[in-house]
Amino acid sequence: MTPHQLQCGRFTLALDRPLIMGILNVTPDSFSDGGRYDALELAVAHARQLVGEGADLIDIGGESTRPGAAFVPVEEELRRVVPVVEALQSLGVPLSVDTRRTEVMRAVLAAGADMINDVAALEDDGALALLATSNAAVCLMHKLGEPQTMQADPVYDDVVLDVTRYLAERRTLAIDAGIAANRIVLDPGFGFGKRLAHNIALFHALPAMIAQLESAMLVGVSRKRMLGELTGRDAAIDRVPASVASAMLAAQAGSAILRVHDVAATRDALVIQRALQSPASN
Ligand code: HH2
Repeated sequence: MTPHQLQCGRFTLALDRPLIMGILNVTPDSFSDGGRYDALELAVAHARQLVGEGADLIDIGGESTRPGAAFVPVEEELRRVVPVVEALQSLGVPLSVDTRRTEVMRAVLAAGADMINDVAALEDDGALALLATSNAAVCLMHKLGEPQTMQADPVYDDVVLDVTRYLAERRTLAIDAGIAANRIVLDPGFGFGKRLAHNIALFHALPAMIAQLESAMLVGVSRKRMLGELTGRDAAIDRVPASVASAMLAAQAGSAILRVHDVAATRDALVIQRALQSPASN
């Protein structure tokens, strides 16, 4: 059975409705809003705005992992994210940090982060052991390859089986390391070494994966290329309606957390879904 609550650092989050994770990029090169929030003041203002719009958590990222993204030295990632975590301590919602590096995890946990969102599923040396000593939530995501090259030629035997098996293995390793099941969130990693057909197969499989993996599932499709491929919209900013539609479908499929750029629009869609969806269709 999937957990009813998520232990998330200072917070215990009820999972009785899909939660909205608002994306706060503090990178100069993130694909959709890169460069706009790199100054601390702007980051704080944007985080407040996201919470005002209905964000249940904030995900702070200092390293873009978009296909082809440039390498960021660890000192630079620390310089970008640690001051933001410190400055947002009184925001009132959990602060997640999107990082793959144990060194960054250690620093942001010390600075008060409530969750580590890792696109490398705590594969960096020492990451599992570090998280075991904390009370933070973790998001373990699947990716195939490295962001620089992952879209070159992703190949799977069976994408749903491969991703499900990987997430189950990482979850077991995390639990064995001492991270309680009610702190673990899993994520199929849409767009991370996946062609459109892979992404679609994984999206279709969400209810089955959630049932099988017995963990809260996070879905991040906001403004992604797969939506551009389906709609013909090249610019990320033109993919907002497609993002909202897919967030609603992810919610309907049983996802616990929706990682989105467009918090207000997503929130409204979820409110309408909850109010107007016939109970018979659930
Ligand atoms: N996608 C991105 C980054 N982090 N984390 C999780 N758990 N799931 C995702 O799907 C996911 C993620 C996308 O990469 P980035 O280039 O950083 O873009 P943005 O943060 O604007 O979405």
